[in-house]
Amino acid sequence: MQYTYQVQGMTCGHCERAVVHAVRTVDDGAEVKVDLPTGKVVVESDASREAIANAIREEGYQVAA
Ligand SMILES: [Cu+2]
Repeated sequence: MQYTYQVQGMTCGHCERAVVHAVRTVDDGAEVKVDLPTGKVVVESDASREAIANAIREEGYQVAA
């Protein structure tokens, strides 16, 4: 599946790595693309959309429903 999330609060490369790491705790084979200026995160994964969103939230970032 490919999911697109709107994530708030990512400001730098550290945030980007934190989000990628959070997604990979759910699925270590996930493809993750982060666009910092827009906060758009595109994930290619077999995990559920909600499980990935929750992992990003637990990292401290807001994910639009
Ligand atoms: Cu940052």
